[in-house]
Amino acid sequence: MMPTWPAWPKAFADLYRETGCWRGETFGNMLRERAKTHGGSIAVVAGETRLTYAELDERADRLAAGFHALGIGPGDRVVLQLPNIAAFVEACFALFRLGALPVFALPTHRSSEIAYFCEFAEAVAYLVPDVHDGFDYRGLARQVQGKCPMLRHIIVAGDPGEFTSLEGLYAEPINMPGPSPADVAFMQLSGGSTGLPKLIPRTHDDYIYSLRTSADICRLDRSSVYMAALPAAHNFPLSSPGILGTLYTGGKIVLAPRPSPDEAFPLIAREGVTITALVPPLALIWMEAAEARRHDLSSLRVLQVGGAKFSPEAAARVRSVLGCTLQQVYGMAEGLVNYTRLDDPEEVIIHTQGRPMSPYDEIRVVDEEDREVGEGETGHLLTRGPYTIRGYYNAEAHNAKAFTSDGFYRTGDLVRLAPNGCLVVEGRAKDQINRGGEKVAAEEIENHLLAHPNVHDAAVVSMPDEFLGERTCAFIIPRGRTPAAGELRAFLRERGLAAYKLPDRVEITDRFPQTAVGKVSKKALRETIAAKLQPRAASDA
Ligand code: AMP
Ligand code: DBH
Repeated sequence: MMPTWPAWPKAFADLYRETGCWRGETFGNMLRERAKTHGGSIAVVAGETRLTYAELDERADRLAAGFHALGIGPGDRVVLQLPNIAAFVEACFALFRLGALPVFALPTHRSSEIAYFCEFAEAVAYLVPDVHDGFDYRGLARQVQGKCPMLRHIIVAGDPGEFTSLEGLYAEPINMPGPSPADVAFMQLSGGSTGLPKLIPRTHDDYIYSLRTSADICRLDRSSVYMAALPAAHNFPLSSPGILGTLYTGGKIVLAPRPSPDEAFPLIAREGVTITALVPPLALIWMEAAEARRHDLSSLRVLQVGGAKFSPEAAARVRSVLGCTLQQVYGMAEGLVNYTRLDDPEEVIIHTQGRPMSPYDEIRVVDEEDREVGEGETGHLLTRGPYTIRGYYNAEAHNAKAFTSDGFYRTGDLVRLAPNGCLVVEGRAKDQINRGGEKVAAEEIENHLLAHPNVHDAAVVSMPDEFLGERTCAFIIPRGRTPAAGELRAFLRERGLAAYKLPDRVEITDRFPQTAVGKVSKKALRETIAAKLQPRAASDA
């Protein structure tokens, strides 16, 4: 079967072109132009590596030639699992120029996730580092190779072992036609709420529009220094305005290997970082570290926080503790991104998750029957616009549920529209746990738990957590012997699941509460575990 990615209907595509949202740019040409106008400026700093725009441009060309020599061509999918190293940026632009599509995996993904991405996307290649954070990705690649015989190439940045060396691929640049602006440039991962993650196809046109607009809102220019502290492949540090938005404006990107203050603070001081992005738990850690120690963070003008709800109490402390403006960012890899504006009143910055970045973003807040709720009431957020997808990759049946018949994406978030036009995230309707910005689809974990011989049934829900906002709790009805929590976690790890998806807590029960129609009541389970945690929280205090 031919892969499908629902495009925008012609009338919308025409509108987005006529209004100048989509300007017919591609990533490959964007880098070429920056290299022409300011080739001598530093584009990328990563570890000891410093690349100018001219060098990045040339290395992308040489790597594209190397990929081409391996037989990787337009439309081919390549699962890319690289940490925050220069090779990430080079590989992205090399693939963009070829018209091959990176599928952005996260460094924490393991064989279960990676094998699924490779198979589902019918990837021809898988790109990994040798060792990162003490983990040997070549071992993971061996497991993936065993599960995915169609994978033609495993390419390693660093010591390749028995695989193909990324460094060895750089070759004499060749002429290639390159993709069209309306083509899909890459695939992002959805946080997911169903059994298996979905792939999000993003085009050059739509993504470049989103990062150009983001860069504008964040007032980026050639003097801006953006630090990627979150994993580069995630949509937030990649595009809001992130790595690509900074390169669009000709600024400098600094890739931090890890987001800890120990590593990030010295980099901020050394490179004069002006803007960076964090998830809420990291923002808390940074504030604590900044209060305790003296690092020169005076270059930092904007701290973006998003991915999960940032508490107003913490938000209120950012300016005094870190000496910069807080920007709340509420976005999704499917498209829509909301920002508080840099000159918004403090009240708005602290208490809202911002407003859509584009005047062409359409927002609806609706009830269970898709009817608009009253002014200021909480409802389901639906959205449509020039950079929000119209459907996931190869997921026709799911798309029929995840999008309305007129093309609005059902975000699964419960929001309220404040009188000033800003959104406040009030909760979530989708069956997902947001573990401090890391999204866990309950059904995916339940399916893995059900494979354990001593699990009769499983229901995974969120439980409140002061630090991460939420953690995961797995309710288990045992079969025969009662499995221990550690045993279940080991079982899931053994099955190749990313560590952030392992249940933080396991509760044994003999039955699940039910809703009126006889479904498992996750609401009741959430209440059960929250009530159980409460006395402990009180005695801890
Ligand atoms: P993903 O599907 O992984 O791209 O994650 C997008 C989801 O993260 C959104 O639909 C929200 O549920 C959540 N999210 C992102 N940013 C925020 C934020 N600032 N506040 C609350 N939730 C957020
Ligand atoms: O959580 C997200 O996916 C997210 C958060 C902030 C995002 O995709 C984004 C900004 O672009």
